[in-house]
Amino acid sequence: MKNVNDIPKGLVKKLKIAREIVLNEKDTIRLISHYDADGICAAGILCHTLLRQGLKFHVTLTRSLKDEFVDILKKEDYPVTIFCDMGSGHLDALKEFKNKVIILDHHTAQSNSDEPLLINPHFYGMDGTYDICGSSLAFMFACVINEKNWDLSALALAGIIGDKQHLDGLSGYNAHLFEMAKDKGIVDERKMLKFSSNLVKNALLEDLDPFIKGMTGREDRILEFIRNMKLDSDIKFEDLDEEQMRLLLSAIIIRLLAQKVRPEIAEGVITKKYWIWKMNLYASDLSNFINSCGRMDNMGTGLALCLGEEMALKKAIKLRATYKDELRFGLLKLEEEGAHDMQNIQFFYNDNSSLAGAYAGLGMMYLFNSEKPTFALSVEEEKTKVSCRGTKYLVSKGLDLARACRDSANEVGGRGGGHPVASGATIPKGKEEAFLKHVDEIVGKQLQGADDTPGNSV
Ligand SMILES: [Mn+2]
Repeated sequence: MKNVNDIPKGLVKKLKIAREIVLNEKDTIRLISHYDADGICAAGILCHTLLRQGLKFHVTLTRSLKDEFVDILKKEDYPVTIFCDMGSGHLDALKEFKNKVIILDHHTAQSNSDEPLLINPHFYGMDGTYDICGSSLAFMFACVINEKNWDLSALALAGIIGDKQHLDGLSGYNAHLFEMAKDKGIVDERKMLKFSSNLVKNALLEDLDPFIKGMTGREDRILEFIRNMKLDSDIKFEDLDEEQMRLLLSAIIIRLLAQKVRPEIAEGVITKKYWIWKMNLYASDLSNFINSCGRMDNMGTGLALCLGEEMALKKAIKLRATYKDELRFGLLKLEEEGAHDMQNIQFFYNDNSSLAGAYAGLGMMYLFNSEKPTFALSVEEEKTKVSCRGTKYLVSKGLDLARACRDSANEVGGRGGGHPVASGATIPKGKEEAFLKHVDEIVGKQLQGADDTPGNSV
């Protein structure tokens, strides 16, 4: 996509219909969005947009569209409800709403719809897994409402990073969004180390991506490693000369390759970061702060951060530290225990379903077999939640976790869906084994290229 005129006509037409609905509304507009970084950034973009138009809104961030929650929303008395970063998998339920419903979503959908007004780039030849996310779609809508909303592209970038759409470089609409934002002086691109701490010791101790087996989270091993590199224990990355930096990075990459991390991920220690001039921070840090707020049950703080509240940043910094501590504790445990192996997938159980996606993603990249999609199961009081992650490499080989989750969950009386590379499901308690068996079979067929079920291309 070279410029905004390349946005598919059908998509623009739908966005314009939504624009008319929103701009003609005098009453409070209902806004529902997802609680992850992408969903919160998308909500932030829409809140700014509505505020600038002088429109009233009531926003709720939620983990999922459970039946009970949809029932409550259905009974509410708002003229317009906008679902953001979610809703594609709930068309039947949302059809029953009496008010006007707009869905801005990039997750895979089985069918398109005008009522409710489903705005999903998948149906217009755009890849919702890598080229456009919930926040970049919300941003596209913000610009259709008013071209002056370009500054909100910074929030969209944080959302893109939250959904990990930037890992192999920005593509599609996301790339266009960044180029325009750079031209307008909103953001800048810098080649950087992936670590968020400048102190080498702290980076290795606290940063979990990359996770270096036998070292991350262990102070004694880190100090030994730094000593062996003939460096001062309190050295900062910025103090290293070129040769020292080269040696340190090679040592880290070699360790990652030795633990069988995929080469492109190991080399990702050096990465591109996007500096947001107005906020004075990197989009990746903003994304991490917002993600931590959501995962630590403080999504309101994440949204306040998007809306520019100063106190929110202070609170988010604390939440991020707590989140990282919790995640590190869980990853060290997973490093020790490993995952259960099946023929085509691997899985593990964990207690905190809010962190399960992060465990599955980091576990697959750094701890387990990087050739097998990884499933995290959290058994709760009535239901079991499933989060799973693959890699872009496996998706290029035919993996589609959205379909595998949806079909396997359906088989056991649950519900699932998402993206080919990252997906989830909720299944009845006690059906874990049956679910995993279905998934293992489906993933096996997908990776052998034998999966020719109709609808595979959606
Ligand atoms: Mn998303």
